[in-house]
Amino acid sequence: MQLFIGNKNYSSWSLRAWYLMSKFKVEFTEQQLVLDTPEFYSELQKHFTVAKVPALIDGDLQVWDSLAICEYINDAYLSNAAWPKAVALRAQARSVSAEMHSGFLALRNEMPMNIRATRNLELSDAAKKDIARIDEIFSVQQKFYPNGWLFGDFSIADAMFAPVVLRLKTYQISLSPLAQQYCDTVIACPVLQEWIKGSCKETDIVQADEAGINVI
Ligand SMILES: N[C@@H](CCC(=O)N[C@@H](CS)C(=O)NCC(=O)O)C(=O)O
Repeated sequence: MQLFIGNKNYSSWSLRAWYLMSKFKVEFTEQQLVLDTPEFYSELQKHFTVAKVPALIDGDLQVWDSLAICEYINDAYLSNAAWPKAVALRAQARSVSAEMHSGFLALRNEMPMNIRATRNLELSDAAKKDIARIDEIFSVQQKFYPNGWLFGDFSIADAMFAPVVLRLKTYQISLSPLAQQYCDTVIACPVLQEWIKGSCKETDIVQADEAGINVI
């Protein structure tokens, strides 16, 4: 199985699929492509109709889109272990994952994932509203699962929110204590640390994803 990903420093969507597969120890070969280069598009176009990462090849099957890959891995390799077992919890985990996948546009536009950096940034009211909602999701779930993952055990929901946790760190966003507690759990995860280490070794700059002013 081959997982195509972009730059570890910048590719938030790639991180979700990579994190889920790595955390559950699903075997795959990592195929890394540098965003915004001719090779990125030419290589992906050899295999996929949509030239975006993450994208997965499993035998004859192509799966693209981060959430679709997570769902496929859950169905094909994990016997549903990547969602909570209880139906009601599963519905909630799917709700926040879908909310992340389709929303938070202001936050995503204004706060690109840039793991290596520490930046100051002026945010719009829309981005502040997105952060308040994320804080609410994290802190409500921490009340149920102190120092734990969003729904107790690690799930697709945690993979979906991992890039946001890293964005909050880069732009030094103040959170409520419970939301910060969740972020600390995510950042301390050894599997996520592996991705972070990879991102720190990269040297390519994607100008479109550079926002804010460096903190000295
Ligand atoms: N909805 C997709 C979005 C994927 C996406 O936009 N990926 C970015 C990299 S983080 C990409 O491939 N950009 C290249 C381009 O749009 O040309 C997903 O969840 O996987």
